[in-house]
Amino acid sequence: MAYETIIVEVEDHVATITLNRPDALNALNAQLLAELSKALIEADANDKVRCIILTGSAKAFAAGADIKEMSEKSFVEMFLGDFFEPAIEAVGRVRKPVIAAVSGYALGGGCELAMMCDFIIATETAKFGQPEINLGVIAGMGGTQRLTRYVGKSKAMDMHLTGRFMDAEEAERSGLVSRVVPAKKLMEEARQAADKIAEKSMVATIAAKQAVNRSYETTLTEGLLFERRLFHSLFATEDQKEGMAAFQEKRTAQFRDR
Ligand code: CO8
Repeated sequence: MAYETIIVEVEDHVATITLNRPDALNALNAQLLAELSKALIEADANDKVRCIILTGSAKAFAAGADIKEMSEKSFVEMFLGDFFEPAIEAVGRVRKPVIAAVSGYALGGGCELAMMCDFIIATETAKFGQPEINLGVIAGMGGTQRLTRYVGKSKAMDMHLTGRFMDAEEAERSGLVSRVVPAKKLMEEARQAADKIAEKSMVATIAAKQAVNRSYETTLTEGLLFERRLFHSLFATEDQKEGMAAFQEKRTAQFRDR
């Protein structure tokens, strides 16, 4: 399908989805969110794809939900339209790893979209923020919940109540992003991470993703049990035999997702 607000490229085992509304700093409008949902679901279903990179432009990952599109809407239109829901659901439904490669602004819904991904690689120029308070609203795509889990209550409150931006250095220090790289190295670094992920057993990869995500949803005891059961179940795979044999034979494992 031809998209108008995103660019999708599949190269080897990696699908890269680039948000592409440069005139609006990649603001998330209904069309972009619908296209993004579709592209994510397609990439997840594509057997060739083993990792997905979500990125924007050098100036903006995404400057938030589209304020111009939203500004005149009523409560009922927002409530019934719920045009953010499919994208939120789509990111949550993707079983393969999704890396957010963030340069420039990741604000409001843009910050929330990045946080929905599995991890964030940012450039030194990245700026994260939840400035919705300046518009007389609050975050609506998970910002109050996810940012708090990433960086703790004090910093999350500070961000949501003052609307201030966090630079890349603070974001890395606070645990919001996993790595900070020079601007021109962003896609190279994201691609290297995606290639590393693509080499692994897909069964173990999805199990790891599910187990980490479970830590947000359950008690420690239940989470530990979930992890242990997944760990045990991986001994039913050929990939576990191959991975452990390769280690002992001092060679690179050849995983076959079995
Ligand atoms: N929506 C629509 N258009 C935008 C947005 C946006 N979020 N951000 C920037 N643009 C547009 C500008 O209007 C401008 O367009 P034009 O040239 O036609 O005037 C163009 O992008 C370039 O922007 P600026 O000229 O403002 O560029 P600057 O470099 O001067 O400033 C900033 C960059 C600081 C990023 C600035 O644009 C800004 O503050 N943007 C808004 C950031 C913001 O408030 N984001 C939060 C939006 S609300 C939200 O995300 C809620 C999500 C939850 C929804 C859940 C529903 C269930």
